[in-house]
Amino acid sequence: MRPKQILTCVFFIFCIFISAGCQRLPDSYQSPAVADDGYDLWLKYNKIDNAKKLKEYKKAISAVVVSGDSDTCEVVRDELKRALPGFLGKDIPFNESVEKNGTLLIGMPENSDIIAQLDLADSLKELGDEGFIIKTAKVNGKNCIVISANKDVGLLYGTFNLLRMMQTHKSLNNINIASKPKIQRRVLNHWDNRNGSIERGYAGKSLWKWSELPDTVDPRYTDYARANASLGINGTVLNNVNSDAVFFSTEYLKKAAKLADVFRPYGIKVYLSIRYTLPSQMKTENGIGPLQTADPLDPEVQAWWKDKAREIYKYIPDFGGFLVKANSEGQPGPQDYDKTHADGANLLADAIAPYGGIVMYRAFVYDPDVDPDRAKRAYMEFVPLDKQFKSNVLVQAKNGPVDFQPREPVQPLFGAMKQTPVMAELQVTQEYLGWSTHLVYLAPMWKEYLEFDTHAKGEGSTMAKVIDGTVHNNKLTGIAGVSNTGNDRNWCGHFFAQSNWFAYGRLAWDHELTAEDIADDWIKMSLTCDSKTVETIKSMMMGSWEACINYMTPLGLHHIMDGSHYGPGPNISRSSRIDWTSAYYHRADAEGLGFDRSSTGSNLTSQYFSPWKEIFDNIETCPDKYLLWFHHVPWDYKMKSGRTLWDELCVKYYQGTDYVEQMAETWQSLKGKVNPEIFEHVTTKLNQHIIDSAKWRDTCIQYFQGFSKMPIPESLQ
Ligand code: GCV
Repeated sequence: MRPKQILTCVFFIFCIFISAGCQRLPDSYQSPAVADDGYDLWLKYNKIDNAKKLKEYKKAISAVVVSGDSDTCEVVRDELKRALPGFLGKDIPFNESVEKNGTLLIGMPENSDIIAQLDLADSLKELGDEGFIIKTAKVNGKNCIVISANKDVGLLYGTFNLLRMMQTHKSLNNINIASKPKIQRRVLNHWDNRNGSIERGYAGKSLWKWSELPDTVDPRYTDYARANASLGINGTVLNNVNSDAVFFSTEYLKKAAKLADVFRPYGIKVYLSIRYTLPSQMKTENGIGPLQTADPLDPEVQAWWKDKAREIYKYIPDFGGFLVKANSEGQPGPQDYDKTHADGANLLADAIAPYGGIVMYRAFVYDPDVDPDRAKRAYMEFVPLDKQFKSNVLVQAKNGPVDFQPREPVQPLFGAMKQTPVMAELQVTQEYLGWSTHLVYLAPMWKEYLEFDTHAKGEGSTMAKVIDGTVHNNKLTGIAGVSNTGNDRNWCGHFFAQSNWFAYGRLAWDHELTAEDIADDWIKMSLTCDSKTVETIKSMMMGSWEACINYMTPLGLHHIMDGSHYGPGPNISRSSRIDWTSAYYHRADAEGLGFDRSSTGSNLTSQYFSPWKEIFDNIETCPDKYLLWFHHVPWDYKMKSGRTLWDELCVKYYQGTDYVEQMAETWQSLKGKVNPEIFEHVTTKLNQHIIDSAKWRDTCIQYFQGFSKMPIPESLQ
C-alpha cells in the first residue's frame, strides 16, 4: 500500500471508530453517565436532560451565597459544588453577597445579616433544630432562592431537598417549603461484626474497616454520610446487636470516634450496641473491673458504667447512646441476675443521662417460659414494665410480633405502652424477603404498618402517630432501620435495594409521604426522568412486596423459610426449640392450615385494642392477609373470593410467581431506556428471582398438598 492509501485507510478506520463511539443513545436515555456501577446511589448529579428545565434552573440559580463557616456549612458548599455544575453544565460562582438575580442564598439569621432581615423568625420558630425553609424571595431587589434554618444541619437538609427538586425536575418558581422531621432519632442499625462480616448482610463486607481505623479513613465513610444526610438519617449504630465487648475497649472507642468525626458535619451521631456483661469482662480506664457480676442494681456495676460512659464521651462528645439486645437469643441481660428489663435499661440510662445520651432497649424477646405463643411474649414482658423506664429510654420493637416476616400484623406493643416511648425497628436488609437477589420495594410494607390504626386512644392512633409521640405525648421519639449496606460497589447488592435505604430515610423524616411518591423520586434521581419509563418502573416496584408475600407466605403464613431464611422450608425442623420450626408456625394438618391465635387458641388477639381484637378474633372478619396468622382454617373453608382456602392458597402462590415473570418481562421492555450497566445487572437478578419464586411456590404447594390432599386448581395448571 502506498502512504496515501494507508492514510485513507487509517482515516476510514478512525471515522468508523468515532461514529461508533458517538452513536446517539435512544432519546429516552440521554444521561451522560453511561458507565454507572451504582456507587453514586440517588446522588447522581448529571446534566439536566430536559432543555426547558435546564433553562429554568440556569435562570433560577446563577450564583450561590452560603453564610457560615462551620464544618456543616463547608459540607453544604461542597455538595453544591458537586451538584450545580453537574446539573447545569457550567460553573456557578460562590459569592459573598447577593449581587444578581438568580442567587441561591443559604444561611441562618444568626450568621447572615441579609437572612436576618428577611423576617423568617416566625416560620423558623416552628422548625426546631433540624427543620428548614426553602423559599423564593426578593433580596436586595434581586430574585433569590433562600434556604434558612435554626441550625446548620437544617441548612444541609434544605440543600439536599433543593437538589432533589432539581433531580426530579420540580419547578423552582414560587417555592415556599417548610419542613421538619416528625421523628427525632432516625437511626440505621448496622449488624456489623468486628471481623467485617455482617449478620443478615447481603451486600459484601462491613463498610467499617476496623483494622485500618483510626489511622486510615476510607473516603467511602464520607459518601455514606452524604447519602444518609440527603435523607435526613441522623444516627448510626455501628455494631451488631449481638455485640462484641471489644467495641468498648479504649482502642475501639478511638476508632469509633474517628467515624463520629467524619459523620458529625453531616448531622449523624454514632451509637454502639452494648453487651450486658461488659462490666464483668473488662476494666475501665480508671481501673474498675472486671467485676464478678453485671447485676444492674449492684453499686459497683453502676460505677463501672458511669466510668465507661465518661470515657466514651471523652472520645465522642456527641455520642448518641446505647442499643441493647438483652436476654434474647442467648445474649446476656438483667434477667440473668433476676432483675427486670427496666432495671437493665435504667442502669445504662443513668450512666449516659448526664451527657444527653439515650438507651434504645430492644423488645425482641421471646422467652418460651413466658407463653407458648412466641408472638405474645414481648407484650407480656414489656407492658407490665411501663412507667418504670427512665426518661431517656426508648423501647425498640420490630414492626411485627415475630420477626421481620414478609407480612405480619402490627406488634401489639405499639400503643399499649403509654408512658414509655416505643420506637419502631424496620428491617431494610431483606433477611426474609429474598436477600439482595429479589426485587422487593419495601415502602408499601412500611406504609401498611405505619398507617395501621392501633386504636390505642381511639380512632386515628396510627402506629406512625404512636412512634412520633402524638398519641401518648412522648418527649423522646425514634425509628430504626436495620441497614442493607455493605462494601459492594453499589452498596446494597441489588440496585433496587438502594430504593429501600432511600425509602426508609424518607419515611423516617416524614411518615406521611406515600410509597409511590418516594419511588417516583428514587427512580428519577437514580435512573431516569422519562415519565413513561418512570411509570413503568414504579408499577413494577409497587406490586413487588405483595408478590413476594404471595410466593413465600400468603394469607398470613409466616416463618416457613429454610435455616438461611432465603429459600422455602415449610417442612423444616431447625432445632429442638419448637418455636424455631416451620410446623410450629403453619400448623398444617389434615383439617386445615394456620395458627389459632384467637380466643379459642393462644389468644394473641386479646393484646390488640378494640375493634381489632374482635375483628382479628373472628374468622369471618379477620382480613385475608392475616387469616392464617390468627386462625386454623379448614382446607375447604369458603374464602371471601368464593374459593376454598386450598384453591385460594394455590392462586396466591401463582399470582406471586406470575408477577415476578411479569416484572422481568417489563424490565426487558426498558432496554435502551435506562443505563445499560444497570439494565444488565437487574436482568441477571430478575432471572434468579424467577427461579427462586417458582421454587418457593412449588415447594410450598407440594408440601401443603400432602395435608390437604386436594388438587391444584385446573385453571393454574
Ligand atoms: C441480630 C433474627 C435474626 C438474627 C438477629 C435477630 C435480632 O432472629 O435472624 O440474625 O440477630 O433477629 O433481631 O436480634
